[in-house]
Amino acid sequence: MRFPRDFLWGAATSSYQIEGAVQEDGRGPSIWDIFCATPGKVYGGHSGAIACDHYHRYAEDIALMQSLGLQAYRFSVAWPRIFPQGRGKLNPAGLSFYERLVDGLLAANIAPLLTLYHWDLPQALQDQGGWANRDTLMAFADYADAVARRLGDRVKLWATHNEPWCIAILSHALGKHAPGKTDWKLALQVSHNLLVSHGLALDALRASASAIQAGIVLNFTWATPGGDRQEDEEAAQRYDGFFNRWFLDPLFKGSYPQDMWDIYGARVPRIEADDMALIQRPMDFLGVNYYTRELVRPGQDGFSFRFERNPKAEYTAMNWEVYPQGLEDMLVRLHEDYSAPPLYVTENGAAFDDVLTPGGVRDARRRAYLEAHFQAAYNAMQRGAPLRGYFVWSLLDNFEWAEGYAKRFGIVYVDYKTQKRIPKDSALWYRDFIAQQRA
Ligand code: IFM
Repeated sequence: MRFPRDFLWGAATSSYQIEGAVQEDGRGPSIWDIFCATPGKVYGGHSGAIACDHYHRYAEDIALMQSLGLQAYRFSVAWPRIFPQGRGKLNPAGLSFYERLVDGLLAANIAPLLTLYHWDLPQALQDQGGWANRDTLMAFADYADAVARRLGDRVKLWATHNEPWCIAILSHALGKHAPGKTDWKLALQVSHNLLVSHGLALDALRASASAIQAGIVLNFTWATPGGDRQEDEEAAQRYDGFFNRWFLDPLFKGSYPQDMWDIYGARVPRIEADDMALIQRPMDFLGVNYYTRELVRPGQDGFSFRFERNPKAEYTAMNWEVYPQGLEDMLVRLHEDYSAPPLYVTENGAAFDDVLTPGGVRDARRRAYLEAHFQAAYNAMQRGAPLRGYFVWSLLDNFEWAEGYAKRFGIVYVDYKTQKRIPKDSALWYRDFIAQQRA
């Protein structure tokens, strides 16, 4: 496995999952502060109030990245730090934090990839309807503009949204994430509004910072029929439409997939003039988050799904099948079926039940997971996929949303009592792997 010399090896995090300091320097509340405070929503009543205390320890964390030889770092900006009320009065202290972070990264020779929205919507905007309200789309473009004006001369890689599927479906139809809604019509309108806001933000970014590369980050799940009946085949197709094509087709083909449009029926979103042109704005790259596949069977109602377990496969602590072939096939498919722009794997990694021992964290399974997925990415490149970089999820153990701190995705262990960072064996292996690739 010899990747190209200019291939970027990095790690990823997001603001609410690591920063803590939720009431500091003028940050306004986000929907996740409120969701975490709602009984029964998050495992153990956990919250991101302290998390990895990265807001105060960012310099130490940059030094940690440098010690691992990372060439790139993907992080997100907390919108409520920049505009505590979502729009209107800008909070300079919020921007200054990200400026210090970016300058520190650049001084350490680590390329930043900045994500504008990784789920921490200002609560003030949610109070006015959140992503279902078209005014939020304009507020997002203004926020993009403000961040780009300050950091556009230094940050080259910009992503608008992280995982619209999670923002729309997981959070507005399945109710698992903030704001915890369970309304399919609302969720599909949100999915559409997010894509429109992505187009508006791309325009704003490009107007304020001409030399940047901008794109979006989508999450993909490979769908395989869970049996050999015709209806299993159809269910897998439908799952692929529900998870992958619903976002890919509008972005790259300019229309929603017809099969899903028919299935969603009265729940389909309202589309306004110019929306599809905005959604289809050319992108400089596409970010690919990949973790697993599903073995899909139809549910009782022709709309929902059932999932089979693969008795031969390994599963992570999230109960996700380890299936590297899905990454290879997805990257190739993006290239062949969607003529995708340059690709980055913007997230890939695994949670396991790590144990801290006096000798460190022996996470051989995470190392094997990563190695197998690097190989899959390499194979995809041999098959033509224009892959330019890879960000392991995650740099640090962190707040895993509804799972709280119960799931550890980091290549670096975080002892939450002391905030000590302890590189796991997988981090040391990754360090050596990067060094070999650069040799
Ligand atoms: O922790 C999340 C991240 O915020 C988005 N992608 C998936 C990760 C693991 O669940």
